[in-house]
Amino acid sequence: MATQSKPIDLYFWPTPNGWKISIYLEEAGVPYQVHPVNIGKGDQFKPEFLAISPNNRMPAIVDPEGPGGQPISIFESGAILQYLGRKFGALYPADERERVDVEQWLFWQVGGLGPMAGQTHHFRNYAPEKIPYAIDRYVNEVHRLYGVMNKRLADRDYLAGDYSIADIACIGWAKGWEKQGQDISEFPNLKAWLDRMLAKPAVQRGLEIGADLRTDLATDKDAQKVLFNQRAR
Ligand SMILES: N[C@@H](CCC(=O)N[C@@H](CS)C(=O)NCC(=O)O)C(=O)O
Repeated sequence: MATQSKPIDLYFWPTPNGWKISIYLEEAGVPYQVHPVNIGKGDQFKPEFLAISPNNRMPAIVDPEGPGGQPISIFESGAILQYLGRKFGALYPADERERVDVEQWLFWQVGGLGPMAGQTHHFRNYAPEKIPYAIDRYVNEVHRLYGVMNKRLADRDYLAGDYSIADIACIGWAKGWEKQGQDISEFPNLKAWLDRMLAKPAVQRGLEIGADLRTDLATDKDAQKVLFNQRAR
């Protein structure tokens, strides 16, 4: 298990993707410094941030004590979780079979639950016109994904072996089930997992980071202009 003398720089805004990293760092007890990236005001397009995260999305980190003792910057929440998990040996098993199990569910979140829940939020809560086809498409897909999670959790407490980065990746999205038009009582195993996750002090601390910065995107027209309908620059 690596030790960290200089804090990890966390480029962050309090959203489900940002929380993945604040929760992990809280769980692993790693020192870190939060650098708010106000995505509603366009901080993600600043050249200094794009140098770290060329996709103009947070989270991103800079580890001043990266491989070979040299700094390393990383974007994409899944890649960050894997890096931190390898470095600190917490919540990411070293055994290959166990690790692959975690990775399946990590990528299931990054490629499935996150984007689909994100589109659901968009079309249900933010889109200027309510398009029933789009709303139904994404609400149904999230419903399907929650069903997959619910079945997976029927005979286990966590998605892949012990509590892992796969669970951390999912919590910020799954706790927003109401905004995704879902009824959690249809998914009792998922509900039990949610309660288990939300009872963890480090999860609670991670979710509290930057809580005072959060605004309501549904009413923040300026932020909507920055965030919606981006094209190549
Ligand atoms: N695949 C990325 C997604 C990150 C992402 O979508 N971040 C959003 C906030 S949740 C963001 O930074 N948005 C800024 C923008 O849309 O310009 C990851 O997992 O890190």
